[in-house]
Amino acid sequence: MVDYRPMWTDLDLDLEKHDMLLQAFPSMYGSVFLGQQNRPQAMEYFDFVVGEIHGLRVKELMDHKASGGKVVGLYCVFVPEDLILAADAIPVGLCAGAQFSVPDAEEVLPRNTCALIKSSFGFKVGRTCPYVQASDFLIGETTCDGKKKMYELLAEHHPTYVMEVPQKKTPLGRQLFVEELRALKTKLEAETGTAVTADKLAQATAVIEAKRSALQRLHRIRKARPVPISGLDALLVTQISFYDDPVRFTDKVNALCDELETKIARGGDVAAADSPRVLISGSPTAIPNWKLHQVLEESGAVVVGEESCTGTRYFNYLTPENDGSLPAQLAAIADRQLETHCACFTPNDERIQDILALARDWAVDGVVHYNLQFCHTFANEAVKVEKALAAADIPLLRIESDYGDEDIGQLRTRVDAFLEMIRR
Ligand code: BJ8
Repeated sequence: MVDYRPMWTDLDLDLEKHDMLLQAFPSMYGSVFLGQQNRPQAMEYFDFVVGEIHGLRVKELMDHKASGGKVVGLYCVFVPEDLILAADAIPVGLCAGAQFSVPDAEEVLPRNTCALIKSSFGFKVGRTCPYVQASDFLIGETTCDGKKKMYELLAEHHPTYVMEVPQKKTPLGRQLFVEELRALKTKLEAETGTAVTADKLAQATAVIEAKRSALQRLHRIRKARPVPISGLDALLVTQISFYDDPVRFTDKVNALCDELETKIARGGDVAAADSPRVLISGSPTAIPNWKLHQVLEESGAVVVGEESCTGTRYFNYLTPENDGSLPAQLAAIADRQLETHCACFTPNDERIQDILALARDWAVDGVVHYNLQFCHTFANEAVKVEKALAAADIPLLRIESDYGDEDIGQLRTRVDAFLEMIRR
């Protein structure tokens, strides 16, 4: 067993607090994931990655830094990973889904802030996340107001660069975003000392697209009835995509898909053919936020998709064809990123269309709209989602929650009633 404590000490983690976090994690993970029936064998790799969540992968980042490379932390899928890779830096997603760090954040931030913002901020101020500590700098973005203001405070603790994301997908908004990508490229080149050339960017985009394509393949597999993988496991794979090595991760996801396709051919499943099929739509569920999936699947449903930034909004889009020059690639990356229909945009009707298409193509019996408490963008947009689903005669359950366990009983009751209604 490798002793990572010297590395954590070098990273200036609060070791006492960090020990508490790591002690709680294995039993929490075990109770959510390891008791599932008929798990694919290829999930062993993802179990291993989670088991080493603050160990081996962090060591890889530190080795990269020791050889002169940089590590860059991100909080939104709007920040293009390929641009960072092209500067020979490693991107890591830092959006956090743990209640553990929320109390540290609440010493600074208002309590009525969304849990994702508090958890992410708390990991920095509490010095309990080795990925934040390993990041040479952080990239924030102007999406929702809570995040924007949090980044100003985060910058007091860690070097932080904020890129602007437009609020409207108009030609002017696109132009602004292309300019922002250029500015980000300049920033990355200055930080890493590496020029982002057309060739390097094309190679990096190919790496990221292979990863997205593998996740799309896994997503398509979940159309099968009965479904060969639980929603919990599929979500876990997407969550891991934000911090694992992209090439190794892609191989492992494709191996998982091979196994699942064989399983489908043999008629294997994890859920009964008549289990209610549910699509979750709304706020992202960052690792280790598994609460809603767990409640739904323990109640007998199977989650077959996530219209979320820990789901289709992250991996569904590939870069449009372009002439390969640097300006053309940056414009194409802007177009790809702007396909992400986050509720921070106005209008954002494409998201409604995405939800309807997913509900139809994945043959779902109902949609659960998941809203992190105090996330006003998704909460307000849920009104339109509700109308559209009612018009299409698709049952909807609206859930608002945070990372705590206090509401789990109430959640179960509401989910049970919803599933009962669907079954009838
Ligand atoms: S592109 S969804 S990853 S911003 S849940 S912090 S919106 S108050 S996470 Fe997001 Fe990028 Fe959009 Fe996706 Fe604010 Fe809402 Fe919290 Fe949110």
